[in-house]
Formats: sequence, C-alpha cells, structure tokens
Amino acid sequence: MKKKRITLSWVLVFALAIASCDKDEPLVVEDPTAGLLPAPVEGLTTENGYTFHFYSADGKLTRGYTEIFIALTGADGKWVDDFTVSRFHPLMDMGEHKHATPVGKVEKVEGKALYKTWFGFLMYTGQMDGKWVLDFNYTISQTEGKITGAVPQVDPYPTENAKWIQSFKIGDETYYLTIGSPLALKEGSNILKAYINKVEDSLLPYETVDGGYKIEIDPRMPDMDNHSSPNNKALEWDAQEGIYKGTLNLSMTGHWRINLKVLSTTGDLIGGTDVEGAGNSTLYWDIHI
Ligand SMILES: [Cu+2]
Repeated sequence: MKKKRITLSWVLVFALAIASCDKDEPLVVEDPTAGLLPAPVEGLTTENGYTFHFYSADGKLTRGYTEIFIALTGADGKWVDDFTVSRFHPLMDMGEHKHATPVGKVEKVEGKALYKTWFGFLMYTGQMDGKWVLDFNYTISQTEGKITGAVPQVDPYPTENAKWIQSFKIGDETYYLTIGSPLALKEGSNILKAYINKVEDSLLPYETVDGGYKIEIDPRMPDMDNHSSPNNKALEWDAQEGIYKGTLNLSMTGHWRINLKVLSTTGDLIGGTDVEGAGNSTLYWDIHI
C-alpha cells in the first residue's frame, strides 16, 4: 500500500513537470503599471518594435527628486516581462554647456514586470533654454540594446519655496544632497529620506554615495522669525533601504527651510554651518507643506 502511494505521487510530479515545461502556452503578463500614471518621455521605441514606458506617481517628471517606473510592451502592445534596464543617463543640453544629473540605483519591482529608479533633475525643461536627453541600456530576452536620445519633459518645482537639491564641495569635488519624496512631507513627524550623489564627471550620471556621512537638520520658518521645530533626528545611512534616513518634525504648515550640516561618520564637519539668528546654514533645502 505504501509503495503504491509513492508511485502515484511520482506520477503526479512528472505530470506537473511536463505541464510547466509546455512552451505553447502563451505567457500572459499582468499590467505592471496599476496605480501609476504615464510620464512624458518620447523616443522609447527600439529598432524591433518594442516600446519602453515611463511612469510616475503623478504622471509628471519634476525638478528635484522624481521616482520613475519603467515597463515594456512588444510590437503587439502586450506587456513583456523578460527585460532589464540599466545605466540611465540623463543629460541636459544647454547649447554651450551640457551636464548630467544625480541618478538612483535601478531596482526590479518584486513580482512585477517593472523596474524603478529615481532622477534628481537639477533643472527643468526650457530652463536657460536647456533640454534633457536620456540614454539607457537594456536587454530584451537576453539581447542587448541601447535607447539613445529619448526626451523627458521635466516640469519646474510643483510648489513655491522649493529647493530640493543642494550641492556642496569636498575639496575640488562636487556632491549633491537630494531630498527624497519631498511631496510626502506633512505637518507633524516625518521620516526624512535623502541621497548623496557625487560628480565624477559632469557629463556622466552622478551616482549615489552609499554611507560615510551623517546629515544634521535644523528646520526653521524664515517667514516667522526663523522659529525652529523640536524632535528632529539626524539622517544616517540605512544600508537595508539604501538611503540616508532621519526624523523631521514640522510643527505647522507653510514654508520650511531645512538647514543642513554634513558630517563624516566620525563627526568632522564637511559642509553647512550652524544657524545664527535670522540666518541660515550655507546648505539647506526649502519645502512648502
Ligand atoms: Cu541645465
């Protein structure tokens, strides 16, 4: 009796193995973009008729931090899941002068035919007659290719009193401090996220610097006698999430200047200054909530 049961279960395993190897069954990929809105990027079709699609939470690309999602359709318009994307390279062409911008790491979204990354656009489209172009590498069914000259349309900051990216120098080297998800900040206690990116070459993507710094914050309201807000916590590197993370407490709505000091993990001051009276640090973000 026991032997018979074992034989039967082996037959089942074998049948299942055959079923899962059946290549005639068309693979239906679910819409990976539910809850997202198409973002304005042109020029995303490959030579063999595949098209990449960019999405964001609000259907916009904005100056400062913008989280971006990337999906792919085939010539038949159906979602494709066997692809990768990498090496996003936004470049602003300002005629006489060109520059890249801070970029995040590229991650696969778990369980979906979707990738995500973020860009820290230093300028908006049309600012000083500048225009963004975007290149990136891809593989589709293991075949490599490259999109060149896609055109993202980047909007100005969506709120007044916005300054979401700040640069600082260590010796001759330029770094950027980008506030993550600034539109999610609200009155009360917030988890504040930020990235540090380094300029190795002004024309190549400014990659993230993962750890090694601490960012102290001193939020003030410049329009209200520069009063502060209590219960803030400095941003420290969170290796699991790959982000600098701290606590920002905003005691009321309005325009906040988040004064910054960048320190090494051993406590040496690298950038920014203490706030004196009605003044500010030499390094700060501005937000409006
Ligand atoms: Cu520019």
